[in-house]
Amino acid sequence: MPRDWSDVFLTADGAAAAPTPDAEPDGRRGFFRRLRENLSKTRVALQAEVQATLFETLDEETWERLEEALIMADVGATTTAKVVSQLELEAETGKVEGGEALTARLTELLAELARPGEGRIDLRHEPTVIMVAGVNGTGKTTTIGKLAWHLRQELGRRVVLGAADTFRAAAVEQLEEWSLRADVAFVKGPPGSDPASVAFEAVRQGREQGADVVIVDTAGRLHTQDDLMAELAKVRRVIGKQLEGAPHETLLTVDATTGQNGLRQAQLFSETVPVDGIVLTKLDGTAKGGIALAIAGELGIPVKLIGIGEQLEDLRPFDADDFAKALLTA
Ligand SMILES: Nc1nc2c(ncn2[C@@H]2O[C@H](COP(=O)(O)OP(=O)(O)OP(=O)(O)O)[C@@H](O)[C@H]2O)c(=O)[nH]1
Ligand SMILES: [Mg+2]
Repeated sequence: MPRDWSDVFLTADGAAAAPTPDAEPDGRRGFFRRLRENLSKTRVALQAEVQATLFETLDEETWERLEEALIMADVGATTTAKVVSQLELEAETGKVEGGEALTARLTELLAELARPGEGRIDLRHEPTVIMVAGVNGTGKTTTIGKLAWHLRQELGRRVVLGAADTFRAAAVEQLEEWSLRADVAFVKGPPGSDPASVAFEAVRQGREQGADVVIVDTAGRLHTQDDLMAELAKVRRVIGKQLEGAPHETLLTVDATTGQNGLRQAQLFSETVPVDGIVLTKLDGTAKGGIALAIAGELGIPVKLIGIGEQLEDLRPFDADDFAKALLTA
């Protein structure tokens, strides 16, 4: 499971994945501190309950309260039930005692569930095409800007952004601004262009320029809007006509503040377009951070990246162990 940027991207020349020395000024320890801070709302909500269970004898009520606390943090009913029954079993058979051992084991169990796959993004294609989809306002464009910046900054990759959200002129401008901030190339179509044709053109130009990664932005849509979902499938198909096998990675942005609704979105989107990974955004502003564990545990789609703020550097690889620890440790 990825821990650093150097682990999240799979590259042909492994060495190239090593971050540049000044890319992570605060290092891993600093990041963990920030993750904990950013998850503080979720943690505070969870901890009051978890702590209460720690200093009491473990009985029926303990498990019920723990279950409630996890469900409140949006860990999801199925995931919660799995974790708590496992913990209960281990407690009964004397494998785990209360107190800190219990928190430690709970952290481990949550992390295991949150790790459905490798969680990497394969950058070995020439170029690698990443398509970003999701419900309106979930953070697609912002994530693309941050991702482009990290790819350039950490890996020295040449990146092209394709403005296939042609629905609003402002959306094209917003992506263009991110391309300037991240210092990467940008492709747009004439006003009112067909999204698929812009995506096609972005990939074409990416190939022509010898880019390493092309990232395609798409308009926000609800999973219930059949025509727009069909359009998304078309964008995907047309990208594949320009470059066989592309897009190589379809990332779905899910706004963590929407809790269980996000889980449903992810499920329904993945029925129309194959979703390779989730970017869980806005984790900095929610007490529902447990949704990361629910999505991974219940849908089997790996959460690959998390958004923890609005700035360029506020995108991180998702690390199940760190995440579970940051959620539970005081
Ligand atoms: N706090 C916080 N805000 C975020 C994060 N990611 C995105 N945002 C904010 O969420 C808002 C919507 O982000 P966009 O990137 O425009 O979302 P989008 O999915 O492209 O939206 P549409 O193109 O309209 O569908 C902006 O105000 C972003 O700054 C995050 O990780 N944390
Ligand atoms: Mg957008």
